[in-house]
Amino acid sequence: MPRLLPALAVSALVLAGCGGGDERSGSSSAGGSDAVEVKIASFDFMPKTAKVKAGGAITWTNEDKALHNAQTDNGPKGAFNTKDLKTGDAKKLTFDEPGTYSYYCVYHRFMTGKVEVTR
Ligand SMILES: [Cu+2]
Repeated sequence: MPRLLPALAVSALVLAGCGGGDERSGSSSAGGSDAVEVKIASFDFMPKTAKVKAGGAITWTNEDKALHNAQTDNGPKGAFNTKDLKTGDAKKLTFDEPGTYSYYCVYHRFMTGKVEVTR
C-alpha cells in the first residue's frame, strides 16, 4: 500500500516532535524559587545549593545546637553575611544580582554551601 507511506511518515514526525525536547515546564530544578529555606543542622547546610530567582530571598534557620553563620567573601555583588545564628535563629537575605555565591560558616570552615541566583 504505497499510498499509506506519506501519512505514516508524517505521524512519525509528529510523535517525535512531541516526545523530544529538553524543556520540561514542570521541572522544579529549572530556575529558582522566590523564597528558599536553608536549614542548618548537623554541621551542614541543606540544601547545599539553594536556587533563588533574582529579587527572591533565602532564609537560613539554625536547627543545630552549635552557633553558625553563612557568609561569603566574594560574589557578583560583594559579600553577604547572615551574622551569628544561635539555635532557633533565622536570617532572611534578599538576592538581586544573578550569579553564584559560595559561602561558608566562619566557625566551621568545612561547612560550605552555594547560592545560585537566576534571572
Ligand atoms: Cu558553623
